[in-house]
Amino acid sequence: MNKPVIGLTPSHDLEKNQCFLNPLYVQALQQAGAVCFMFPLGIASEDLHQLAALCDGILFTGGPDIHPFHFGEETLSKCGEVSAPRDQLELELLSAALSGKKPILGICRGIQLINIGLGGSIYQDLESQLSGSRQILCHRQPYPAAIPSHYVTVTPGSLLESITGSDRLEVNSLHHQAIHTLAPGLTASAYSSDGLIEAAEMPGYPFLLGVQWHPEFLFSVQKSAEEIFKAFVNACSHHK
Ligand SMILES: [Mn+2]
Repeated sequence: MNKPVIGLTPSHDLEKNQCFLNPLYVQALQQAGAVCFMFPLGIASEDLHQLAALCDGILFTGGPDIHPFHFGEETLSKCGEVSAPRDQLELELLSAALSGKKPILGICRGIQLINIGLGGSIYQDLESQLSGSRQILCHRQPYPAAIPSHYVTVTPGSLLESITGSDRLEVNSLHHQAIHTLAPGLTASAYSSDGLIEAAEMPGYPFLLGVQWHPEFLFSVQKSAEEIFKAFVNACSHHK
């Protein structure tokens, strides 16, 4: 039996101008029963749509910052590195995936990309934009990604709750940006104790989940991380 095919978005090494992908994504999807490939950066728009049509689901991977113009802002002093070609590829791929009603999973940058593509905004830098007004958690944990660093409270009745069966999850945290205004059509699936949206979903859509943490570093040791990949791949096999 053919496995569901999942397309992953590429990381971009700006210095060498090369694409790369953390193999942990591949292993996590493989263990959940899918086969996957990485979209090539620089691909023509028409070809991107052809490849997207071959996919049963799309995974928007982690990565650097998204250019603030995409959410109607100018660059603040603590905004980080951006990749214009990656922004462009992912925003176009998101539209294609949504119009094909394909299952979508967003991880870290991925949840931010989805939110921006749908008309929401993000904090360009949590520390400088929020720490004056309230105490915030350390969202760039000072130890390896395979160790969770904070909790998230899962929204009752959410897709994330149905996937994990939990009202609280332990998550890792490797971000300095996060959702600011949630896009129309999305709802928050989980919050951190400092009030940030750490997961989002789209009610009524076949399967769309974004998480601000990195389950690919946890799937081999944590049930909830494994369940997220399983639920996504399961939705992709039904889409076939
Ligand atoms: Mn976090």
